[in-house]
Amino acid sequence: MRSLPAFILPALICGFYAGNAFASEPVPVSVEPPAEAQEPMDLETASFITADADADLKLEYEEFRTFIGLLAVGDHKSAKWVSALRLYSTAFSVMDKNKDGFVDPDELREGEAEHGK
Ligand SMILES: [Ca+2]
Ligand SMILES: [Ca+2]
Repeated sequence: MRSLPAFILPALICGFYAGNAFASEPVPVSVEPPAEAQEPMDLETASFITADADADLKLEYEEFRTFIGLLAVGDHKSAKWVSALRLYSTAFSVMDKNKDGFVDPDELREGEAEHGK
């Protein structure tokens, strides 16, 4: 399983500068980790598919929270920070580059490309 670039890092930075990083207690994550896949699938892909409840290949805000929760359960460091510090909305707005209210796979990849250097 490849390790993921810290594509959520800018969200963390924004959150800290916005002063809301320590606003509240962590939200309990009730989601389960991705099931063992029959074929190799990285954590991000598996989490995306699991989180995309209506299977439109886009994550709306609630689905995005699930997605982050799944990544956090899968020991994704940035996602664990976002989850622990409740930076979901900040992370969502950072990742939703075209501001259409959804985070799609292309935007996730762009985030990795920009911040994974
Ligand atoms: Ca969806
Ligand atoms: Ca978008």
